[in-house]
Amino acid sequence: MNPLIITAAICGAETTKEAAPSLPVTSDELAAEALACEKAGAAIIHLHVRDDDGLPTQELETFRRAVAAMKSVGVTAIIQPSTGGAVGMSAKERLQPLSLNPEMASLDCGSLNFGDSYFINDHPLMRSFALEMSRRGIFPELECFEGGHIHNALRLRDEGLLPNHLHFNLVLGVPGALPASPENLIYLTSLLPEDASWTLTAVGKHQLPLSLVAMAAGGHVRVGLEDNIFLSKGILSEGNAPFVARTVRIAAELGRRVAGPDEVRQIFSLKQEKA
Ligand code: KMH
Ligand code: ZN
Repeated sequence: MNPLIITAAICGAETTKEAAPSLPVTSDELAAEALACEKAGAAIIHLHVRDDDGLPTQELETFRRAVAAMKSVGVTAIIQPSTGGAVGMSAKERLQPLSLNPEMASLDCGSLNFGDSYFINDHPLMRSFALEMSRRGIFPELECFEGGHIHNALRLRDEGLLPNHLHFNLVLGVPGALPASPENLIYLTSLLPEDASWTLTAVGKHQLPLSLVAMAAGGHVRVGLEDNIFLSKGILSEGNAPFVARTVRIAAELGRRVAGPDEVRQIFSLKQEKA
């Protein structure tokens, strides 16, 4: 089977320190956590950052500090800043981390209800984000929370705004959007182009069981405190690395070798980072 790519979503925009005391929020905490996840087997770090009050921000300097801290402790994993940010942020705010010319970034492919709020990604916004990533040679991870989002991504491809290889992140179980179930995962994968690759992100208690389905089906997986804070019912995880370590153990049982960051750079044909 193809090697497994594990993404660690170590912070997110919605998880709070109150709910998950081990949540990394400062740049030093994010760096230590990214390194622990890489050592456990993660090839990609999906990155959100927080301000001094622990609130989500897309501020460029905060991203710059977090990325520098990660590099200074020896992180070699692919750092994938979010351009989703948090609900209610403007497109201009959300785009800021692209100025760091990361190897990858998330590209949200449609609007959805998001908890009690809504997350807006209309086509002009998606087009401008894709164009900026294309201009900078940043490989987009196509975040799809609904079936229509995959069609939106293919429209961006038809407009010439995406790279040859398409990599999707199928996100299931956000309250307000497509629920996390094997049927919905199979439905979403049925909409993908044959040569595309995909990662499964399942929210909350669905993270573990649906990750098994994804791994068995040849997909990749994302784990971490952005999406789920409990290792098992009522047991809070001590950070992100235990989720990664468990995924590696399951992958071994399934006969899936885990891909390292450089192998993923080759699979996705990532450009060399610019300073
Ligand atoms: N926090 C969500 C509203 C992404 O990182 O691109 C958006 C999100 C997706 O987390
Ligand atoms: Zn995110």
